[in-house]
This record gives sequence, C-alpha cells and structure tokens, in this order.
Amino acid sequence: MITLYDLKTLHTGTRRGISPHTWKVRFALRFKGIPYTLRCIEMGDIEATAKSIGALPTSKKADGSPQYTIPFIQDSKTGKVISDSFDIIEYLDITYPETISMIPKGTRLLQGYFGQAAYKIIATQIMPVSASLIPTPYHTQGMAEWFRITRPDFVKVSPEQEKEGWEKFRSELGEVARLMKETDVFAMGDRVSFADCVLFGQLMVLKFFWNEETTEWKEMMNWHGGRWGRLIAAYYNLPDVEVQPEDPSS
Ligand SMILES: N[C@@H](CCC(=O)N[C@@H](CS)C(=O)NCC(=O)O)C(=O)O
Repeated sequence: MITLYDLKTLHTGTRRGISPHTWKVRFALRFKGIPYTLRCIEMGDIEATAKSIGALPTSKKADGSPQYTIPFIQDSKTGKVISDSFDIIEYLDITYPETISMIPKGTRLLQGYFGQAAYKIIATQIMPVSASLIPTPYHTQGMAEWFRITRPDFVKVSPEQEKEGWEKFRSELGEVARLMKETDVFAMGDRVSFADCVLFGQLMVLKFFWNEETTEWKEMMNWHGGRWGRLIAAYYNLPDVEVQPEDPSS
C-alpha cells in the first residue's frame, strides 16, 4: 500500500488534504487505480516526518539548508520512499507499468516544464486572493500559526484586488484552454498526462477555500466552455482509490 503525505486541515473525509502538489499525485493514483492512504501532518512536522522515513529534501532554503516538502510517499510494496510530485508520479509510472503512464515516452521535458511554468504563471495569480483568507475555520491552529510566522506578508486584499486576481487567474487558464481543442478534456487531447495532474492540483487546492456550493467554484467550473468542470468530473467519474482512515479526524 502507498502512504501519501499531505498537510492536516480540519476538513474530513474526501476533503482531507490541501497541497496542490499532493492533489497531482492523488489524481495520478486514481487514474492508475492504485490504492493509497493519505496521512495528514502539521506544516511544522514536515521535516521531522520526512527524515523519520528517509524522504529526501526537494530543494534548498534561502540560507542553503535543505527544504523538505509535502508530498512524499512510502510504498510498502517496494520499500521505496520518494519526494517531489513529479518524481513520485514518474516512480509510479516505472514501478506500476501496467497502469496508465502519466509521463508518456518522449514527453518528460514537456510535462515537467509545463508543471513548473503553470505553477509560476497560473497559480501565482490566485494565490494572494486565497492566502488573504488565511486562517479559515478549516486551518489547524498549527497551520494558522505557521502562516502567521513564516508568511507575514499575507495581508487581506481589497475587493478590487480580489476581482483583479480572479480575472488574471481566469485569463491565464484561458491561455491554456485556447491551445486545446474545444472538446478536449485533457492537455494531450484524448489521453491523460502529468499536465492534467498539474491543472487538476491547481483547481483542487482552491476547493479548500471555495467548495461546490460557492459562486466562485461554480463559475470556475463553467469557465472556457466548462473545460475545468469536465477535468474535475473525469477524476470523480473514476472509482475512488483512497482508503479512508479508521479515525476520520486523522
Ligand atoms: N516541487 C515540490 C514542491 C512541493 C511544495 O512546495 N510543497 C509545499 C506544500 S504545498 C511544502 O511542503 N512547503 C513546505 C514549506 O514551505 O516549508 C513538489 O512538486 O512536490
């Protein structure tokens, strides 16, 4: 069984977890039909937990010390521990070759570079808007405290800035939609790939703040001819592979 690590929130059931990078892996696991359990930890416990199971850092902090990040996985079948969403998904492709490959042969650079570019170009537009809502009733005290100490620059945005953030986010997603065929659900047309994991992750992280009942989420699902709604539906139309914990608050 695969254990996938994410951050703890006060959402339970299928709304557990929050990291856009972990959502990429959850998307891949569902399309691959590989069961997993999600283990949610506090932001302040990432480094200690990673070290305790042998998960490697994914980059360096400004002071040169190692940066440990969510997600990482532990695969009890192989004993392997892998960090970084791209490396995890590539590991799953290689280790479970009978499942659908998310990084089709010959597209490694295109997929990886799309992931990095999409994060920089699209996600950054909506981040100030969602970040300004922190803390929400669904943040643990630990995560709210972490944001207060490490991200003091997250200030409330004005209604005008909020409107502008949404507009920029919509228009950058529109740039992607413009390069896809009208009826395509996936970035590569009729076959799913890592690029879809990335787009899905960026949308699903917003579900933490704006869920199905909110106007924001409903509008997003209808943008660009309903393309993003169809991507989310493609995920939900597949059988769930997440094994729920016995303790729903874990
Ligand atoms: N390149 C990494 C990035 C992961 C990442 O930035 N994760 C964030 C959570 S969304 C994190 O763990 N941040 C820890 C920190 O900033 O201390 C991946 O794709 O997995």
